Amino acid sequence: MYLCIFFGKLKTSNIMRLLQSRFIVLILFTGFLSLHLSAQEGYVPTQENLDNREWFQDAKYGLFVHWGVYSIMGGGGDQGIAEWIMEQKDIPIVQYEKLPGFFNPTRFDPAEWVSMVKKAGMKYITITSKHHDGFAMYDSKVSDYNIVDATPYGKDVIGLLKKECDKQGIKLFFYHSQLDWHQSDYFPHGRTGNGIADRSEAGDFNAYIDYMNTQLSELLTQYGEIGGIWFDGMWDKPDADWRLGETYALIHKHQPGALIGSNHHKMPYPGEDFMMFERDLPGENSMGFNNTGISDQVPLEMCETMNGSWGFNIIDQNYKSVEMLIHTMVRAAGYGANFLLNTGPMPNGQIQPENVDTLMAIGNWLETYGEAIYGSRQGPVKPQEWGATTVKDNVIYVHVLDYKGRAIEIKGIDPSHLRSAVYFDDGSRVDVKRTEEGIHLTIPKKKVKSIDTIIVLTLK
Ligand code: FHN
Repeated sequence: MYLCIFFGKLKTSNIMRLLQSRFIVLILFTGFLSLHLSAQEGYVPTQENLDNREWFQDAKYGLFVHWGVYSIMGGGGDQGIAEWIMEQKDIPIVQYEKLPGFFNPTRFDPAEWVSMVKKAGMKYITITSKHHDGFAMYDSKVSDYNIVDATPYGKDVIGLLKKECDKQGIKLFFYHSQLDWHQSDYFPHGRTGNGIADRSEAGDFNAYIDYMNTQLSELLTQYGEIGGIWFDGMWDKPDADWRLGETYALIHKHQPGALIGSNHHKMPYPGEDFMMFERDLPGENSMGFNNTGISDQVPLEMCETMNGSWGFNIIDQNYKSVEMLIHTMVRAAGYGANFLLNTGPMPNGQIQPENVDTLMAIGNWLETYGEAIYGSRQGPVKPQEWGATTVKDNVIYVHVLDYKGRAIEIKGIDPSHLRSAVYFDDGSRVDVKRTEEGIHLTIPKKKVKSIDTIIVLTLK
């Protein structure tokens, strides 16, 4: 009857059609609403947060650290397994819980780590405070499953590292896994960890979120000012109510300047301050899971491994060359994105020597060419096969990474606005030709550098 009053003289079939379409709209609307209400709706970043976003974009280069008790297993002799070993080998919780008992990184020297980071030309570190195995690498009061209470080492490596970072002027971010194969309230289980035989068969997911938020509060209150939180793992339970709004508000309440990012492979939700791309240049989606485009609202970052593993893998020798990594960093900068390069420290607390060598070589390159990277933003031409462009004030840096002998086309530059075009290395003039749409640059063979031939275009 109510329907008849509401819809007046409409025929029943029309009413049904209308209802169906309204129902669909309603479903779409509530879906949209719940997605948004689940993040920090109405979030307005503070001035401090905005300043930190600028700092972040200027910094351009950081070290990603995947370190946990899994490093003891070194991947168990399999390529591609490291921090996922609990899942990939279906190790029962009760057995995996023995690992902390063997974790004693007596060679961990935070001063050495941070000076290495500085020599490498990196400006920040993002370290795993907790990975998917649920083990806290810091002093947590809400669970004994942490480095202080459960290992013979007994020291808070995160706290020690933070002290050293403060001393040497390096910002520290925390990678924090939302996915947890260990905690019993992480239930219902998600897409992963289903072969771990003794995971709980009941639990209260809300209690898990409370637990996670308490651990995050510890991270935000025990160590002074941090760079931000790098979330990962929501993809394990994409339909769950993660109460993101509450978590993000909590983080911004404790530290309004802290930058939040999440590796959910979606466009940033309200409350997130940067967007990341895993092993991928922004928008290129070569991995197949970063398919949502590029945000123009928040800073960008891409992360990459030095071999094929995030955590320590004893047999993985597939090291990327220094040239390849510099090229990725330059192309990332060409998209305006930071480059977060990963290392998986060994169980004794040292960084793999092969990784140190690579980092030092990149640091050397940056000592000379860092001017064209640090503080820059995305240049006028999007990265191309030949290279990328970065920009700083009235200077455009053209990074020629792979010169095939053909002229490099820079569209949108009026040659009459050009004060000079010179090679970064020796300041000599570059051959510039006017075209209909901009300029052409040609490089004689003898000027081509093996890694990056940088041309500096100064505008009037
Ligand atoms: O599963 C993790 C993986 O172990 C690692 O932490 C990377 C880093 O981006 N993220 C996840 C996969 O998306």
